[in-house]
Amino acid sequence: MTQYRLIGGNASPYSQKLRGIMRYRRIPHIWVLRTQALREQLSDVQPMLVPILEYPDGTRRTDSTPLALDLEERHPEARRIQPDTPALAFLSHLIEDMADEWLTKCMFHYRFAYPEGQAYGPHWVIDDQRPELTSEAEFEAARAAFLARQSGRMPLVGCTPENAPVIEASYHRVLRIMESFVRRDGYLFGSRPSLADFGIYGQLKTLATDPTPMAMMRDEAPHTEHWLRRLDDASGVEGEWRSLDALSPAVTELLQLAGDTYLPFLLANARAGDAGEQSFSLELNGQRYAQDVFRYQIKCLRWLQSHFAGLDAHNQAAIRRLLRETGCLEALEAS
Ligand SMILES: N[C@@H](CCC(=O)N[C@@H](CS)C(=O)NCC(=O)O)C(=O)O
Repeated sequence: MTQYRLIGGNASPYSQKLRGIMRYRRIPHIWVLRTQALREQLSDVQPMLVPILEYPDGTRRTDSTPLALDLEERHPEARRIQPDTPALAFLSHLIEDMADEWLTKCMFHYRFAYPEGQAYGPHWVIDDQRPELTSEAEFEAARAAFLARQSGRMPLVGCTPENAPVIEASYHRVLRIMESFVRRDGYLFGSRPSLADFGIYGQLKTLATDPTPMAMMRDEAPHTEHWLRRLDDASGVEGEWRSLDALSPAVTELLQLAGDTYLPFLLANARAGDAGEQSFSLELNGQRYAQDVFRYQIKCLRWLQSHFAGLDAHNQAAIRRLLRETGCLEALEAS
């Protein structure tokens, strides 16, 4: 039988996210580690990111969020990860987007800013990507080259020493929020995992392995580490969605993070991009944050805005107050 092939990396949060989704959804697939050689063979798939999903008909696509949503359409029968209530599906998308675009700064920061991370992360990546390197000297040269390439990208994604306090504060805050609900079969929108859970899972799974954030997680949020291990293969989980009037406090707290940090960042990025500026800076919870405009994240904001605007009046009304009180509404309705 022809089936999906998921081509990705063990150190890549988005690969882990999509694999977690496919396992939970019981969508048969083959997992393939992307090597350097495979990267060259697959260079027609643009942008050259992982994961790549190869469909049973041979089509190949990247970008984990549209891929996860496409799998919802193609396999609508059961075990969907978007809650049935459209208002909840929107909140799940918003939290997932924050995990993908903001929490990933924590992954990048801890992996490439700390000496232990610089030693560990690139070693992990090269071990997986370069099976042909058998001599230690070649391996070390490849590791150093990868570290240099990724370190050079740090300012592009806002992982600078000046932004470190904002980024680290977000990591500790997410750990605190997660630790409040992640007991057996506890997920953000019920006793079954949502797109939001998988977005957070992908980022935290790699943070649970890189040395500095791993030690922090074990110290501050030990239940969360075990939750991540369970979500790695949740094919046996059978659960229910909560209703909108029984929303978990953790959802509200994550929306507060979106409202005071992630959405103001997205909006400042989009406004600077629209004005033709190169970079932007803003104050987040009393701390300065500065970065170059990131084009993809302008699309993320527009996408969230059109998802919210596309909700029917009943669903919009059901979460409008929550979005206002958590500080999310302004950016969602901004032009
Ligand atoms: N928005 C994309 C982002 C994917 C992404 O940034 N992947 C990173 C690794 S986590 C990547 O492929 N970097 C370049 C490389 O590894 O060659 C998604 O959701 O899949």
